[in-house]
Amino acid sequence: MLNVKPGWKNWQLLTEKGRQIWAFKPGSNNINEHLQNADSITDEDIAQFAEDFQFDKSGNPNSGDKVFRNQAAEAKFQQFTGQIPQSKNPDEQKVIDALIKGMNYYACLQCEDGHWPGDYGGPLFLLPGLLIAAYISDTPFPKAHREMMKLYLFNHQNKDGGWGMHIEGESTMFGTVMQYVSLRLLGVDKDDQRLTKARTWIKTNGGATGIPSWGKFYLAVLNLYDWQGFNSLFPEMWLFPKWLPVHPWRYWCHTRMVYLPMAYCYAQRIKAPENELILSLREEIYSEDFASIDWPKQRNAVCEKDCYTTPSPVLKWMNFFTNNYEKFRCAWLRKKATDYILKYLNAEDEQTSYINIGPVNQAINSICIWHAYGKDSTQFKKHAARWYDYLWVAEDGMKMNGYNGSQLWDTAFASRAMLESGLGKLFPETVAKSYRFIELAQIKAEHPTHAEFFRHPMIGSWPFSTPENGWPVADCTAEGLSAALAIHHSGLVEPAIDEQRIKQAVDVILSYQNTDGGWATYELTRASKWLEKLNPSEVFADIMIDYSWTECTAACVISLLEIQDTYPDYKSGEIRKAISAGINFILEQQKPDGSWYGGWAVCFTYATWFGVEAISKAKGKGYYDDAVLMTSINKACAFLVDNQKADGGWGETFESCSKLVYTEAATSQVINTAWALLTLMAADFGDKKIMEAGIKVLLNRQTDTGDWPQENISGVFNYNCMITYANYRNIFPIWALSRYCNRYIKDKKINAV
Ligand code: LAN
Repeated sequence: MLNVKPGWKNWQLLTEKGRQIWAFKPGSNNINEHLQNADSITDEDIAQFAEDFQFDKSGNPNSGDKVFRNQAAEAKFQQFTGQIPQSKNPDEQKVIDALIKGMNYYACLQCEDGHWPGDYGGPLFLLPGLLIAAYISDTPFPKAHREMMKLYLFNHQNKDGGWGMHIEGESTMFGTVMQYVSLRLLGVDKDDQRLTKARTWIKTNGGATGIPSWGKFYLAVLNLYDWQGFNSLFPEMWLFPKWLPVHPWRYWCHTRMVYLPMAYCYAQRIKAPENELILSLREEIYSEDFASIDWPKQRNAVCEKDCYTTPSPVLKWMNFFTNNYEKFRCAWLRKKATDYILKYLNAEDEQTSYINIGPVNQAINSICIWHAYGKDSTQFKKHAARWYDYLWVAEDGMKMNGYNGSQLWDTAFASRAMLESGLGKLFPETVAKSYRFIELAQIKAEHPTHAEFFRHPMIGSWPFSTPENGWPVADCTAEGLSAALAIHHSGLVEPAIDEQRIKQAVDVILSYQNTDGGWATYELTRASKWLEKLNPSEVFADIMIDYSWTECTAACVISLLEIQDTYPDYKSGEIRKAISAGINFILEQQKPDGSWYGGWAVCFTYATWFGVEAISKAKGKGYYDDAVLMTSINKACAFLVDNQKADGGWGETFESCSKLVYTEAATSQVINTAWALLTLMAADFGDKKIMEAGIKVLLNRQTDTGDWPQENISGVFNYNCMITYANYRNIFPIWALSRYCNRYIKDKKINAV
């Protein structure tokens, strides 16, 4: 029933303490030896890959993570053999059966270390960065990997010959040129028909001079674009006094950590040596003769298909000054700035065990470290070893994940989803294993250099992925804490996270609250919104500072409410104030139609779930005027009821995120349906028929084994780039069914499990 193609079997996922590495024909489970056979791939293997990793993007560009899932299921799937609680009502029985089936299947995907791995691809501008780092440093990936990457890139080519910024997106110059160059670096011949088609797309859309600035950067590093055509990154800004409102320590950490190594490359004008390939590429990607291009004129040239944000007049002015400064720059100051940047890069590398905060700075830091210390340096080798932490194999080939995984996040959600009803206790080992991972992932120490490099204090926090990545996130801390509490309450484990560690987590959450009452992502909001006027990326919005978000705020408020229940004496006054201010922030974010905009998943159904969950939990406890809370909840429910589809489900497309208006998908989506159901149930919505219709969609879509289909992409960042959350298709239907059992099936036997 669960097909595992022979070519898929060559790839095994090795995991250790959350670390995920795909190995080609591994000889053992030793994660450090995963490359042993990767270069000894045969022609037959390659032919088998070509056959088994064929993927038709026109049906659904989202792969279903079948390489991992089907192999895990083949090895571990067993029908549930425990006793299934019985209800007298046949409709209720169907829900109970589906929930148990859903948890039973999902349990077999859990790793030994307790986390749930999964595809975290989606963006198409990540793998090119890594390939450029590999190329310039002359550290090629093994053949097995290269073949799989080629397949992935070709599998995601759009019909018009181009590529989007993400797998569901329409072709853009950024997507197309980056994938084109990547395929050429991987050795594909320029006369390959698919590349000829891509070239036509590039040229008819004005050529690579119109690539957005991040693309200009990568091309410049490859010596395919002149650095003169790139707005100055003014490395000296790192020497500004810290009190200045524009000092980069105030930027959103992702923006800071990407522009940091970019500034190093810019200061050094790093460029690959000219060779046959580079000279040929110069002819392939431009509409005009490379030598005749007026580079300074290209600095702000962006293909209209790529434009998402337009540069502000303030940015243009700033560019005018910083570009002119380049002509007279002081060598001594430049060196001082570059030395500082390098020191900072080394600190980030050490603080994250060379994983780095994300996929973009992993690639660019690698380039800087190679440039500074050489290919044989220990630092560079440590970097290159971590490239593999970001690679993922699915039936569409080998991709680069958007992070080193979503380990803690998925595990925390999964535990809470299962434990919301007593039926979760039928899987005690699964819960105990998740707990071990959650325990392991809580951050226990501070880095010696954390204050020097602007890191938020983090003892007691949780990261999004693994403890080695170690960047604390406000709402991941909240989810980690909520999950730990839920597991403690279940009585299924001996608590290893003691009271002191719980309180440390609470302290971190409190320390993360912004003055607007909300919570941001990794740090406090460190500058005002006007800094956005300096956003130089034409493809992302709101990247300059860490903003308060509905979802992050709701997650933190919910965990604090739970703490109030469990540890009523701990900082009670402070926590009550924090909750009230948080609720106030959430109420302020609600749209007139009753919905909330979601910044980190698709989209209104996601944030509406968070908003309502927090508000309904806070209701009746004196944190806020209950009448106001009720009005907000009712408006949210009305919004959902209005948008329920004829089949009883809900469905949004990624355009909800980029266009900021609710955009209905052609068919209902299990994940959106689950979020809508969780919301309505949290709100105690009066008309049970609405909920029953949604539950039916979840039951009908469930597969024989207990999985759900992979439908549209469900994650997003910075409004405009989409990202895959492979685990959501299990977690949220399970959670909705759990909640339904818990709230509406009143049979004592079921609740007592
Ligand atoms: C993530 C993933 C998780 C996500 C949530 C925890 C879900 C959210 O509630 C808070 C923000 C956070 C932590 C988040 C921020 C942005 C990330 C790190 C990502 C979407 C994963 C990838 C993305 C990162 C910025 C991608 C690299 C691209 C750049 C523009 C630098």
